[in-house]
Amino acid sequence: MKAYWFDNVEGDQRLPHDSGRAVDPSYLANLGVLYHHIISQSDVDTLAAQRSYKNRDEITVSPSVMGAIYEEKVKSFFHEHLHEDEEIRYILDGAGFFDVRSEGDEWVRIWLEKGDLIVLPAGIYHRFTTDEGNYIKAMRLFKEEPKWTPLNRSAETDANSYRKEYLTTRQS
Ligand code: KMT
Ligand code: NI
Repeated sequence: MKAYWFDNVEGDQRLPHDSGRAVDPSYLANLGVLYHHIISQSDVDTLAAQRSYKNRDEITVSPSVMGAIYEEKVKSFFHEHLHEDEEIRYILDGAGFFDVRSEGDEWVRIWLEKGDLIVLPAGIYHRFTTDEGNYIKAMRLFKEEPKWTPLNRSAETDANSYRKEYLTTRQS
């Protein structure tokens, strides 16, 4: 795991876009973003049970598995969105970037590789991309199926009750 401020320079989303300014885990925790490095699947199961997760799946994002739709998929994961429930991503292989919005609406880029696990709170704006390796295998854990749907950022999601709740929680 490596977290830093996104450089906002135009160019391929899969490039590092590292501004050179690091972000530490305590700052992420203030945003409600939790990070763990987990070696054994049973520790993931324990965490998921503690947080009342009911559903999970595995996804491989790569041209060899997705074929022609890979580029399209990678673009769609990069649309800024939120969910009305918490989401966990556990990286099984490969690597990729999760970008999350700071309280000042700047992007913090989080590079995750095998064994890294991230918890994104409900209501946080975020997006995902593979890196230059073009390969990630991840377990996606979610609490309730309907609330897992990505809601792309708009005036409507800005007014969403889960979004408002997220912002209120961060202030306290
Ligand atoms: C997300 O939340 O954008 C995703 O699940 C992307 C695929 S998980 C590596
Ligand atoms: Ni998401």
